Amino acid sequence: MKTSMKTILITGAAGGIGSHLRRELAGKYRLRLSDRRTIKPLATGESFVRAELTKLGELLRAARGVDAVLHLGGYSVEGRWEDIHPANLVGCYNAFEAARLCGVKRFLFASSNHAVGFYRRDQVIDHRVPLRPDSRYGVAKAFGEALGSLYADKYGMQVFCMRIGNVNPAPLDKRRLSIWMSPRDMAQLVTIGIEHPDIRFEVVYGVSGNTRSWYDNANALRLGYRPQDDSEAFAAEVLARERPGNPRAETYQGGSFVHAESIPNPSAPARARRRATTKGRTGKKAKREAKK
Ligand code: 15L
Repeated sequence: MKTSMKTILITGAAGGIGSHLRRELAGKYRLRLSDRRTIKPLATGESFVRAELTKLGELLRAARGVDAVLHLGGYSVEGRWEDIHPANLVGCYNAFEAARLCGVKRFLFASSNHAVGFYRRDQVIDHRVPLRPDSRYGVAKAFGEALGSLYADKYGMQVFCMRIGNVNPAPLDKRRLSIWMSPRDMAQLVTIGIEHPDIRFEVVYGVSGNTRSWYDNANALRLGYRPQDDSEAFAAEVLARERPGNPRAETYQGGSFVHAESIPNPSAPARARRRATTKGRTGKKAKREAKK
């Protein structure tokens, strides 16, 4: 018997947001999970297709027959161009291409607060502000949004870009009080991205209804988003353990991404480039920190 439950391809499903969404969306959609890492065990309603984002053929296999693509995959913090470029530019392009070639109209793109991280913390920004990426990672997210606009205009795809803050059961620090998103609010926004009948190209902020928000999330509200959570409930506890940080990071919404530096001089000898990268605290260590 054919059921009307939609099948959603989630790329990068082994990551943090993917894991939250698997729990939150269970029973609502059939989830086709894809990642370069094996995901197991699988729950009822889940299947797994291994795919490298740099290999279009593998993504085509993953995207065949689905109702929507939720593209979470990629390098998830600031990093070296050699890492960002294949995962977040080539990979993002391949994800859009796979959807287009498989005739999947609905595409949800996990953009990031870092696409606009160079706005100051004393500003409130909406979905129409010019992009101000704070890192190569942020530039890659801006690229993904631009691709989304192209695929909407040129191929009639329905593209929903979520500038996600930080998805976690609780906010981690002072900055995250302004950009926090609870897993259930994330699931609500994703559901709108999948179900709303009127999506052409939309940009929304992936944040809860935080009292300290830096965003005017009017576009998400217009589309029906009603966040259930507010980081303020955690504020006293978070602020009590907060220590002063880098002044530049504290000026801008993107926090440490605005000074995370791993741009080694490309013409310098390889050893110097490696040193600069370590100094810039990118790679595994920084990744662990940013995800804390
Ligand atoms: C992001 O976009 C990253 O993917 C995540 O790892 C966090 O660093 C988050 O932003 C953040 O700004 O907290």
